[in-house]
Amino acid sequence: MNLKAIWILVFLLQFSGVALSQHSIQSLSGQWRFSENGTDAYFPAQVPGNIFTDLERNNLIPDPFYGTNEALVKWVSLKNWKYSLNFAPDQKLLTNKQIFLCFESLDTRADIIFNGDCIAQSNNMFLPLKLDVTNLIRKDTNTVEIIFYSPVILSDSLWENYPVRLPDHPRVMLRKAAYHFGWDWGPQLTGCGVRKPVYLEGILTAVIDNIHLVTRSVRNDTASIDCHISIYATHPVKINLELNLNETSSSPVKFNFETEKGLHTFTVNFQIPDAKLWWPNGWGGQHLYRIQCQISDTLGNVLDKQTETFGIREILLVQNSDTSGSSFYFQVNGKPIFIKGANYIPADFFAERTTFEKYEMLISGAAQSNMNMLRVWGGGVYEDDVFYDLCDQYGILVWQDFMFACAMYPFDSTFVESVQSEVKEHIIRLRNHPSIALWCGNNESDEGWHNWGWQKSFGLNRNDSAAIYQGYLHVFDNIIPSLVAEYDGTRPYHPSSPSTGWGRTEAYESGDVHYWGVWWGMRPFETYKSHTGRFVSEYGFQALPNQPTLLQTGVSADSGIHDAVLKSHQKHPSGFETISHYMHMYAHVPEKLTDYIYLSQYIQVLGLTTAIESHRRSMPFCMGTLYWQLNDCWPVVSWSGIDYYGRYKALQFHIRKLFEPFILSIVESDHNLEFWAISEKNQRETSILNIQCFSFTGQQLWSLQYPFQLNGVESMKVADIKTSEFLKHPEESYIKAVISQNNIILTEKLFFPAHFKDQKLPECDITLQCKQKDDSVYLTLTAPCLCRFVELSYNNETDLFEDNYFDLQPGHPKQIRMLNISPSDYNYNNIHIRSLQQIGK
Ligand code: BMA
Repeated sequence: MNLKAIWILVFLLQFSGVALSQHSIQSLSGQWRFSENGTDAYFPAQVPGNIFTDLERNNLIPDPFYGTNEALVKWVSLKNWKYSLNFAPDQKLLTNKQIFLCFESLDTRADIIFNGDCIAQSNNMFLPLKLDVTNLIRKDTNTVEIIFYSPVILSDSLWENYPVRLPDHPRVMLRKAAYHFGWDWGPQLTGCGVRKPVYLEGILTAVIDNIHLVTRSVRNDTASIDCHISIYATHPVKINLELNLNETSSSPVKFNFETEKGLHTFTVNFQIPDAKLWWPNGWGGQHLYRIQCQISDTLGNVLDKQTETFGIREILLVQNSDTSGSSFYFQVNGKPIFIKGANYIPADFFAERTTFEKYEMLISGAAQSNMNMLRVWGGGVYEDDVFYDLCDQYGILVWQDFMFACAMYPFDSTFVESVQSEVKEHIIRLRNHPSIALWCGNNESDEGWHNWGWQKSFGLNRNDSAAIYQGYLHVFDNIIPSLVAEYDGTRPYHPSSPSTGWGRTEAYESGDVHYWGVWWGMRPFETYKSHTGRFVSEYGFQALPNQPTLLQTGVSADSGIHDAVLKSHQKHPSGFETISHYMHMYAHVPEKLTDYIYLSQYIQVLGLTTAIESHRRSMPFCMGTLYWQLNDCWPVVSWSGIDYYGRYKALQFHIRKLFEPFILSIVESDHNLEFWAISEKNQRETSILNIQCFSFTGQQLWSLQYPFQLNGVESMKVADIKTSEFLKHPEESYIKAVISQNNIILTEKLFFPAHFKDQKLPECDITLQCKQKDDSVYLTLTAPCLCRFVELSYNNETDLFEDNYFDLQPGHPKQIRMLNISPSDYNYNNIHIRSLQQIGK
């Protein structure tokens, strides 16, 4: 061999080593151009993004969230828009055997034109597209153009022309997020766009397509795990595979095999001794394992490398018949878990611009509020990976709806095939997350079909009705559960939430229920007590967001609720009317906007306290409570506890206390006052319940003591007293109950036998003292009489305190630490305090 030949060989080996290491990805996200299709005016576009944010960035429309701008930008939905990009491929990428153009999400109906030819159509924003462009890609400049069709015009015409009229809206015709067409907490900004990353993927020999980890069993602390690895090869090839598990002393698993062209799955079983389990928040740690998989060719060139995270836990949804109907509870690692949480909607109307910080604020906030589950609601989007990563990390179980809500969907084969691909895609994407607890077919489609009078309002005859419902059953009772079984097989499937509509008695005997008798049904909060159900997956009450959020949105400071901007940010058909109706019932309806904000938040807390305590008292009959809704997608009056800008309403401060593992609940029932201890901990010691009654000026009227023994995880009525005997002046007194063990207070609770409306609360000034300790400001509040629902604000912000919206008892100073304000920045004059009795009637 001469010298030259050796050099070439070395070069080839080196070259192939470089080209073969990993499979190549070239990002095509970033700056694109857009235009109204058919015009020549091009503007810079941001990918990922959408048409509204691109138009706004170019000053072609105002901020759609501000003022009444939403109405001004409606025209955007009626146009077709073109997005385009010229790019030169990386030369390294061109050396691959196969090259794909990949779109993670195109929203929605679009033609994809590559170098002048239409190569595909997109029709499902939930389904990534992977287009083989190996023979189309040019060495120098390439052009991608995407023409998006108006979702409004298109869905209208598809709906009109469908053989049957599908309830309840043309939006069902497109696989596009339902809330994009407007919702009772969201704007109607029905846009389009390249919502997620775009890239080129080059494959030379073989890549790891997927890693799926399944816990087979955990016996004597040893977990047996099946690792299914799918490899995609461009041609038959011999492969060395290496698997490495973090933090165990075990050496890597290695083996060789030969794969055919195409996609093939191999299974490796391994054992993890001393396995650490993953638990929901409040029940144990959230241990996560990482496994690294690497494939190389026989020369040792690394072809691809991937890391997957997984947790070891078993989850069951137990639905056993009992004397009342049937149970509906989650059992994790053998323990029945009472579920405490909320429903989650996209954290931004333009979901793709949700930042990591916002996800983390919401999910860590849920964990700090003692939640253990969020429900990803079916009218939104399948969330980004980071959402589920954070849920894994914080111990938040995820009730995952598939993206169908409040409607009946097309059932022709093209539509159903698209649904099938979408469902498969997201099961595969999410199945390694220990947080995923349940796959749920849809939100309220079954309830709507049976209870909302669609057959009549949409004029459906018997044949059409039968066809629509058959189509529904085919997808939700047949296709989706089969996909869940095939591609996951470790989690339960629930066809529709709720199981039964809240107007039927079965709703309170079996399955899950959305209890909307309060709010939609205008029934008093007291009805929560008799309508608990087995698992309450929705219920809620609206409150206005705090003033800074409204001012940021263009609502004028001195307006009332009739302000035009405020009205355009209230989407529920009877929103303010309903809030005022309940204010009337329990308080009064104030004139000034700041008072209305504050009282609406008081009423929201009152309602949800009644609901949550009822659900928790009913344990184990009821085993879950998910209120509607955790968060907002724009600044709006809604059922949320956290607003669009992340500001907490009073509710969110109360949720943390209502969801504590051990609480006291006091309730009036049949002329008795009942005292309940509700424990999620295995407490078995003797405890003391101490009950005291006070006048509003702090004079003790009577006291009672009850020793009792908790028997573990349970809800237990510890005492009841006759109201006629003990509550002689309900409008002038309050009750304080405390549970302690060996003189250590475990939990305490104040109870007001009369509603605020009837209470004779004295006028009362709160004294404020502040002191500096370490790097924090501490406030001490003192009052000579009872002050209810005390709100602290600093420069109008109410989130800067470790507690807020609390009751201040006479003669019981309360110390509060301020958050995010250093002693050097603190100014006494910026603090403002108010309590219920100051709100003008
Ligand atoms: C529930 C949800 C949403 C709605 C909410 C409040 O039923 O499923 O459809 O936003 O009610 O009305």
